[in-house]
Amino acid sequence: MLEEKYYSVRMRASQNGPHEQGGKHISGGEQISTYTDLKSMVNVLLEKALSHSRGNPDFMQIQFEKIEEPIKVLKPLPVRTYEASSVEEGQSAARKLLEQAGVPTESIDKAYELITEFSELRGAILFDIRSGLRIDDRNEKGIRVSRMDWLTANFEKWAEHYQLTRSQRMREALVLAAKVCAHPATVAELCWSDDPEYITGYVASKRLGYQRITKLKEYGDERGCRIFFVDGLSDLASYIEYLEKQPIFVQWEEKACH
Ligand code: WAQ
Ligand code: MG
Ligand code: MG
Repeated sequence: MLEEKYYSVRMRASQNGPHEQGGKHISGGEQISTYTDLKSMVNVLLEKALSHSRGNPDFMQIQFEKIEEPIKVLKPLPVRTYEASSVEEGQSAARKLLEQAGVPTESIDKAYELITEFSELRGAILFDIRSGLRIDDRNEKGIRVSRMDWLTANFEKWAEHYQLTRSQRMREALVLAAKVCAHPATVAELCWSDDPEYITGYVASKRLGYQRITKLKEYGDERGCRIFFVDGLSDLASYIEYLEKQPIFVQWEEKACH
């Protein structure tokens, strides 16, 4: 399977001009495709942005490029869902999970200040738990993790086995979390959507897995969050290079799990 040639396909869409000219982020997406599937992959990304709850885009860019590097295979993180009855309860569960993952309380507090300041990013914030500072220099852009995917047939087998909904959104989030958490410098990830109708988010880490929390914001709220808590980052550039460039496939092996 991995002998085949693969292509990284990326999309970004915004409203009131391109992102770099201050446009509002509407939608983004990144997938890995075979040559044969390129047409349908591009179409999936096109559809995603054209019918988005954040609004209609007036700028969109879709590009593909051949992947030259070998594609690394990662197992999906184990999934657990915490049913929160309010945003307060959900957010307090998220903080507890971050602490369990090894993020100091002061870092969590500081990170939440950043979330308020940067809730309109199209990428993620890198937060160093040693210095208690945001360490990427991407400002309102953030770091966009790319070159990752989970083949549909394998994802669907996995979802059926664990009796989880086969949602494209969850697949994308699981793929991103698996890639981010696989890096030794990542301590934890905190995420919720910037889509107004989607209020479930998660905390992920190598040890805790993918911990979904059903209520992390109110319906209608367009402020999202994606923070990677990192520790022991001697080489920021190579960490960012990993997030943006290392090709990853998530793949579930039924036998290995039981
Ligand atoms: N790389 C870095 N940051 C990203 C990426 C990426 N590839 N994709 C999204 N983000 C950031 C960006 O700032 C978005 O505003 C924010 O995350 C939210 O993105 O039920 O749907 O795609 O288990 O809106 C999680 C729960 C859903 C799924 C998360 O996020 C479930 C979601 P969205
Ligand atoms: Mg997304
Ligand atoms: Mg979104």
